[in-house]
Amino acid sequence: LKIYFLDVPSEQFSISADALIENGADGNYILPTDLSQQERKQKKWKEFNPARKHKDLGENLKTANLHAKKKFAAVESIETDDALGRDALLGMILSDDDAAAFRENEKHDFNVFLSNKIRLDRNVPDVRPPGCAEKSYPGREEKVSVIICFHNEAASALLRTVQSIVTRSSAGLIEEILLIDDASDLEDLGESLLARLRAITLVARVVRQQVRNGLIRSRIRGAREAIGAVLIFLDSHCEVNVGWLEPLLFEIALDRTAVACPVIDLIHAETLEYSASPTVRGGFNWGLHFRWDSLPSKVPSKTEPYTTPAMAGGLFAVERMRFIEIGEYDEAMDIWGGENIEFSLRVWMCGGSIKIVPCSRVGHIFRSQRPYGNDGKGDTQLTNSVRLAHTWLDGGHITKFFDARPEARLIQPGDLSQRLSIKKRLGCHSFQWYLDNVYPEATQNTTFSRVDAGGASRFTHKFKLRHLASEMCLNTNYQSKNDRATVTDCDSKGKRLTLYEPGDSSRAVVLGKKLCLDGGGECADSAGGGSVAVCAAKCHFNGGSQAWIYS
Ligand code: LR7
Ligand code: MN
Repeated sequence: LKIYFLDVPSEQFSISADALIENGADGNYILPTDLSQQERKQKKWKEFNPARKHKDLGENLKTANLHAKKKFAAVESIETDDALGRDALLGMILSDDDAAAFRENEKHDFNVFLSNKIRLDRNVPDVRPPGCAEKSYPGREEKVSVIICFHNEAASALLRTVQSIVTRSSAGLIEEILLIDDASDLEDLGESLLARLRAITLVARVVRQQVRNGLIRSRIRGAREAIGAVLIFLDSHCEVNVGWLEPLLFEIALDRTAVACPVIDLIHAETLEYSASPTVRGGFNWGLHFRWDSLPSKVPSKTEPYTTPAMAGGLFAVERMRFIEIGEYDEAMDIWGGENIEFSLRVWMCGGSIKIVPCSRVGHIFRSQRPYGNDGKGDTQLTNSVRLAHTWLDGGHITKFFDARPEARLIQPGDLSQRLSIKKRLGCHSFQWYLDNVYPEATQNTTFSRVDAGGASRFTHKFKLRHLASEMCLNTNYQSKNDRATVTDCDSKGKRLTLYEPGDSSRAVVLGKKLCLDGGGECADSAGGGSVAVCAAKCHFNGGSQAWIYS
């Protein structure tokens, strides 16, 4: 038996798609466009860009909203408890049938079952630090194109992303919301998606790509379709928070070369709870995997933007012309991975900056793994990283990458001439300059490094722990509690570890079979000689002897 507490669940979309089209907005506003390169060259953007044609509709975000709201008010929500009121919390019990549906979640690696039950326009806690609400952000009149690329995303998560933008963006700031479909084949994302979108807002548009382009080329496509002065990229499973937009736009208005990132809050993959992220900076290890670093010193103000050596990749604002000027993305990068580090280095080395804006918050569903395949393209994070390393890790620093990932030496980067010419045209700084001025912490050693964690998050990701001195990994094949922790060959088929975060920055390390890494009790004492043995023990998730700090 599982009981979840939700923000009023309702089957908002028990209205048929047809009914929505009938009563919905006029015109083919949301167009599935898919133009070939050839067609693209022949046409001028403005001619076929429906957002431009219907500019007046674009202005009318608010009315569109009301329209959608009225419609849903007529739909009876399930199990509404009058005593609690419409916006109150409501308990829901999962039956056996529900449990079967629950297993569907494996397809998406997060709780879609729950996502489908939660209102699209649920409230999220305003987790901005005190002082943000009082700040004013004058002089930001530029309009935004929000670009969301998706491949087989759960429809409810995608729609909730859009709904949150509509609900929590000041009217008049959003030019358009571009959904770039990266060759999805789920039925929910087909025709019916258009009707459901139209019920939320008229400024959303879906661009269909029949061929899988990967998220990097899909973003380039989105940027080229966009007409807003500022681009904001989001993953397809986000919820923007109160007042998210102005602080981002303000940073860009101050300095057009700045790239502004919101704080990426956590939406729990299983409970879909929204909670605040700690204040951290982005960086990477020599394997060129993104990582979170702690801030080197106390930040002077909790509300002021601060610089970050790298960004996670998915959520950021950039002036559209600036994005083009500095070379969009590397079109030869496939599917997933590496583009975030490439972009971060390029922005910094070529005269710009990256900032994290604490007053701007956007939640993201952190999954333990990616649910989709990569069309047999292998480890694209690795092949993409090879391209970026050959382009940006100049001055001999590429050997650090090769040392961390020896297999990378064997991979040919392919034609880099275009990327290198961008570097030359912009007169970019060297990588040594970047290390000296932006990321001196990059060269610091840590006792344990994360191996092969891919793009997973620091909260629920599966990973291996590698011991630097022995170059072996923490053994995860524990049979029973009190088994002593040992290190073993990193290639062995052992399970990945999971981090579970009970609070603050301490986490439990889950070994599988409900066993956690424990440094207390009888077993701990068994080491003798004043040192502590680390053993497997039944997980209690209460910190204490099972709390670990990831550094
Ligand atoms: O082939 C694909 N085509 C797509 O359109 C594969 C993916 N996608 C879409 C997908 O539907 C999603 O909207 O691309 C987006 C990112 O993919 P995710 O959500 O599966 O990956 P992620 O959240 O682990 O990805 C992080 O790293 C990526 C590296 O390429 C991108 O930069 C993502 O945008 C980035 N996400 C974030 O920064 C959110 C915070 C995560 C952290 C840390
Ligand atoms: Mn994501």
